[in-house]
Amino acid sequence: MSTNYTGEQIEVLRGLEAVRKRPGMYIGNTAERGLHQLVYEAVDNAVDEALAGYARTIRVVLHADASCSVEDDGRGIPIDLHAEERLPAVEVVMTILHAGAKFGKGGYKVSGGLHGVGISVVNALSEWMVTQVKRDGFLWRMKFERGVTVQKLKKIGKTEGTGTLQWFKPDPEMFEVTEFHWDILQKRLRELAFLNRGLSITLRDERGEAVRERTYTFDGGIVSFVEWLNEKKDPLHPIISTHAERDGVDVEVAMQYTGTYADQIFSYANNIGTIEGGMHLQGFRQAVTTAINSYARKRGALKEGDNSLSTDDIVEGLTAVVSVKLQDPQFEGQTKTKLGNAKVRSIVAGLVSERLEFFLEENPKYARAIVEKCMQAQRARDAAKKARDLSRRKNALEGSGLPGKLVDCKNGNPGECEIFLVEGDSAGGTAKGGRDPNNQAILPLRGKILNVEKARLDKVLANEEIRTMITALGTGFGDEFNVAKLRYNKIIIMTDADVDGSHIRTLLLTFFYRQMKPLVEEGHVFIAQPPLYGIRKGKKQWWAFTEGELKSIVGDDGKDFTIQQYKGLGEMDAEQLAETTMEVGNRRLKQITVEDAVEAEQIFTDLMGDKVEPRKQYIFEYAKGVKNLDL
Ligand code: 0RA
Repeated sequence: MSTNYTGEQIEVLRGLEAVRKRPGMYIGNTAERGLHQLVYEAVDNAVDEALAGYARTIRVVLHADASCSVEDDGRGIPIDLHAEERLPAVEVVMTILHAGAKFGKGGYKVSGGLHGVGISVVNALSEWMVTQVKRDGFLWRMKFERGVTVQKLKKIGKTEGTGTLQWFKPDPEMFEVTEFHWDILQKRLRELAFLNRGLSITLRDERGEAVRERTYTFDGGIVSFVEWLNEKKDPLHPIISTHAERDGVDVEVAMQYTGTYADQIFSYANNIGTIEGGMHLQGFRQAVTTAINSYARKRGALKEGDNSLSTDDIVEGLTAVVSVKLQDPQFEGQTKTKLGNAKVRSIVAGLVSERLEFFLEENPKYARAIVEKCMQAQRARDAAKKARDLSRRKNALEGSGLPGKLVDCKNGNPGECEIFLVEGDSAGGTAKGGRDPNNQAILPLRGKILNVEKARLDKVLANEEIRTMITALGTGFGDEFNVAKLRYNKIIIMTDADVDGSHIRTLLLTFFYRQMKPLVEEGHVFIAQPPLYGIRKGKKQWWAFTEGELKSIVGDDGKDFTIQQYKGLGEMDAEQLAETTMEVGNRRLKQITVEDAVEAEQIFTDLMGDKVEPRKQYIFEYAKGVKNLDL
């Protein structure tokens, strides 16, 4: 390069030097996140060209030499001379910080706090970068190294079509890691394809032995997004959607209730995930709450004097995508992912009310299902609150507050203590006899009261036994749950190996998962594994926990063995129960994972639901012993 820099060139070098000096200022960090940000920056430019109505396909390729290319079929970055800078426009875009903003006025540019730093930042942080433009029948090319032009713009041949190719290799001097991850990129590219209906985005990985390639294109846009999110759930109605532009704000909403309890609401502004929410999300929540309440009142589901459904009740089981696009998004909050434009709230609220009110009026059957779902959520929340108030009052009356049924242990250090939740008073008595009184506590739960089939979770909370258990654990539950107050490090569910025992276990796991989630997440919940068989031969005694173990002990003929099958805990004496199921060293515990709890919740839903078939199926499966847990 010539050393006779012009004033403009010095400016350029200063600008890119700043990027290389403090990359974090421009792309967040120089770890995995920042590395992928480079791809997003290039892709966002191409998406802008698609939003402007020109590009239809975007192709992202991960090359074997650790470089990445992003190609679109838009108009191609202009190549004509930029009057002010006396450089081709494409060179200005590639080498001058924030120059991109001078172009492409109008439209909804992706320009959040996260992206939109300008492709020149990608250039500055790349060991090399090649830009190719197809325009007016010719292919143009230029090359840069660490942001500095090393090959001026040059016509390299004739071509058909139009478009832009951005090909760059992240500079290992700038990044702690330089390997792109398929999973990270495909997640974002799929999301962009959902958010921009009809846009085709391909991700191709040429780095490994086998080339991997996926193309995402969704004619349904965010309706397809909701469909995909709810793929494995039970939807209560067809997806409700709306799309309109008002006062310069393009609004798209798609929503669908399912039989689940959590809500899944994703909001976006200019294709950026607004994790912290903002005005569009507020408008959506407000409109859905108002529309469903007013429908429920009008139809008499909510009577005079009944409390209105809260937003928390309304969003239970709701999957929704709210996507807005606007000229001048204001991103606020800790991570700049909260949309601040106040006018967006009323625009979104207006459109959603209109659409939802119409849907409810037109579809009384679905409307009833939705209202009923929200009212169930309300009942559960009310019951939970009552139960909480009640147990608080009781605690105040009873001093220490520990329930009388609890057989507590002596050790005051929760880290060393365990509590056995035992099905039935008689098994409770046996367990009391077999425990180590130093660190093992026993709480008998009466099985019959906890008939899962009839008990919704709200009823479960009204149940004395469950409240006793909550008091014994010491943590509180629901919104007030505090794992730091847990009185026992291990909570061990010990039930019979029959249908009732399985019901109680399912109910307890579901309860823990819904109301005391960290207990499950932090691995405090266990299931005791009593043996299925006791085997004797002369003075020798064995225990078998599976059919397989039984076989390996008694062999094929089993002569001279006395085999006793244990159906309930009560069939063992205290010593046997201790030896097989309670004593550290001999016992086998199954630690409950979140996956186990999710499965229990699914079973719980089947069991208490209106459908008879899943319930029958479950009991049938159980009877076959299919539900035998891993050891
Ligand atoms: C400004 C003006 C024009 C095209 C673009 C920007 C453009 C930028 C990028 C970045 C990646 N792909 C892109 N495609 C297009 C075109 C102006 C005109 O042709 O009149």
